[in-house]
Amino acid sequence: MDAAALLQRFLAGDMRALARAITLVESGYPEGQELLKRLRGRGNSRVVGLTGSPGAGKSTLSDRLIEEIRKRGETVAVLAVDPSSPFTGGAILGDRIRMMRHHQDKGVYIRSLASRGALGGLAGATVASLAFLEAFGFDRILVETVGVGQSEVDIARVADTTVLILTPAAGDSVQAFKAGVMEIADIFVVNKFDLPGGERIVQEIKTTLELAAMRPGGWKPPVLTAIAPKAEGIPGLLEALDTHYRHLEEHGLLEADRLERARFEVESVIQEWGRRRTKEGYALIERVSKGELTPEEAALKLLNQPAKLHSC
Ligand SMILES: Nc1nc2c(ncn2[C@@H]2O[C@H](COP(=O)(O)OP(=O)(O)O)[C@@H](O)[C@H]2O)c(=O)[nH]1
Ligand SMILES: [Mg+2]
Repeated sequence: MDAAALLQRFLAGDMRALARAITLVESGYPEGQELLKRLRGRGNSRVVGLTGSPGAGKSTLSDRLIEEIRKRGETVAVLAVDPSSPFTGGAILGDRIRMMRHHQDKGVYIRSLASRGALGGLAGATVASLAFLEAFGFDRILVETVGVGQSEVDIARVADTTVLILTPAAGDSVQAFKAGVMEIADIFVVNKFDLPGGERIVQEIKTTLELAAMRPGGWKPPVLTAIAPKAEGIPGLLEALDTHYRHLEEHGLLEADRLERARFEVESVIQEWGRRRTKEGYALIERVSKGELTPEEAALKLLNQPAKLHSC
């Protein structure tokens, strides 16, 4: 399919054109970036990041959220980003089942991203895919990522609302507090509330939040509970998402979100570019190790070489 045809079909609402567009940016083809340029700025999706340790229940929660969102007649896309396990394990199997469940529904699109081939790495591919989903016109986009903070895909920087999912599992709370995610999550969900220890972790989060710095516009993150497979806590979560979105609107914070997303995209490209250049520049690196060049001199030399953005 040539670029003009792809654009036309995308604009006509063809889901296969959407899938193709995402594959282009995922694989790092320049055509993907070109298409992105033509489509950017269209659409107005609410972007929600769902993050938490593997097995916390992100996929189960998002599956139930899809149902709840569809009940309202809104459309929704889910982007599942997993840098750790490309195509192995139960995670992807679970995602497959979820995709099949909603397969017939034209108001739902589910996509996994795992490739590192894209320019800007996985983070870059994620944000580009997000832009495509938005341009396609989904009312809501859910982005699932593993971990927070140190993660390759720093979801808080691209989502309007970030939801951190914790469980009563041992070590989960400790880890969350360590990674500094208390500051970035807008909504907390203690999932697996059917397991023992749920109330204790709710209290732990609330105590920590009392000591945390003021959020933009004075937002106070709610601490919700859920039992995802039974859809318990899902309507409350959707309500909390809407309350937070209204908060962003009322305090003029959405525009800052969009700028931050663009900044994150550019940064991702620079980082990935730097990584690739450094791999290619063995001779220069060797001279740094011998003390013939400073790291800064070598970096400038690498960056000044003609651009080969998409070749690796
Ligand atoms: N007991 C219990 N199990 C849950 C709950 N939510 C999810 N699970 C299970 O936990 C496992 C991991 O869930 P999944 O949604 O794949 O987690 P993800 O890795 O964060 O996407 C699955 O076997 C789910 O059925 C819950 O609220 N209670
Ligand atoms: Mg999952």
